[in-house]
Amino acid sequence: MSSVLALCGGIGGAKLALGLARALAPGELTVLVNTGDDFEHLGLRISPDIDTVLYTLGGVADPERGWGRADETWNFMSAVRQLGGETWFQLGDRDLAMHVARTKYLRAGGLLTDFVEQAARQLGIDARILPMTDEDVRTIVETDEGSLEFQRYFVEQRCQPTVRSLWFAGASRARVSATVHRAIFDATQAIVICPSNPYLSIEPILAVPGIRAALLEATAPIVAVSPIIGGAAVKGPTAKIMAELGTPVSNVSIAAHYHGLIDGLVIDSVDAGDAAAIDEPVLATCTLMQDIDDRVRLAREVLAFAHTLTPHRLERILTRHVTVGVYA
Ligand code: FO1
Repeated sequence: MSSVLALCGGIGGAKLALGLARALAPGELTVLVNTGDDFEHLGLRISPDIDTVLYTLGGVADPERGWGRADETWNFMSAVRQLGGETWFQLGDRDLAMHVARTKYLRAGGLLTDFVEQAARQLGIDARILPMTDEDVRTIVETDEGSLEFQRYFVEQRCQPTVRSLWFAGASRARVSATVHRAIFDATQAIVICPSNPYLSIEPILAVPGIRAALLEATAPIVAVSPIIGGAAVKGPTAKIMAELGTPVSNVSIAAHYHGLIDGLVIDSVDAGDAAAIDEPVLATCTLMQDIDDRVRLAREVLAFAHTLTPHRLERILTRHVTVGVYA
């Protein structure tokens, strides 16, 4: 039985997930990962956040890009280009093996959850990695240039279009798997919302019917780590999207976004002054994770902070939670 559950998206969240995996004993960590970024590309099923977590925890991630595998070669992409195929989304040769294996597994009727469990074992990972659902839930970004599937917005358009709203296609028909449901109640020590993008990476997880309700009733304290440092995001479009959605780029906004769900918020020391304007208990510490020591230190501090918190289950249930997404 695991004692810590971490919710995360790709690159930023996976860093803290790795810190938690190193800070905890083998088998103590379960990571619940966003699959709203998944899509079909070149006939293959791509699960970018799942793969980022697998590669990061498996020690084979590319340290510079944060996504894909280290020591990658790109012969497949060159051949696709030569044949006039689509090259806007890069699939490395080693990475390709994961997409081919997953596509074959799913086409044979297997579940993503089971595929990920096997892949984690094969990569020597002793944490449990769970996709948020086995069903198709896709993040759609409504922009000033029209409706875009997530990877078209994120990679092809490099997050340039202005975001008007987000929604999660398929969410209303999806359901929480029994495995994810159990993992939420099995978490005894802490539930950690990693410093992933709250709108693009965490909201799709919460949009899966049954997940938010289970979290509200979870017995472990829920702690979020803010992705905002000094009014900016360390990486990625979090700050840009907040501004476009009319939300001030601050930890106060992150606290308001998670209000009613979390029992505590971790912010960076440079923003310690924000604590006075936040309803929840706050831990101010260095949240920038530049190397593995930073990740493990932050993981330990987050767990120690969670230990001091009382899970306000009743308050969570009674507080109306404000969402940015529409679940269609
Ligand atoms: N991100 C990019 O910016 N460009 C790419 O070509 C790209 C390819 C890619 C392939 C496999 C994979 O697992 C991730 C990949 N990513 C790429 C990252 C991905 O778009 C993002 O990390 C997430 O979807 C956002 O969390």
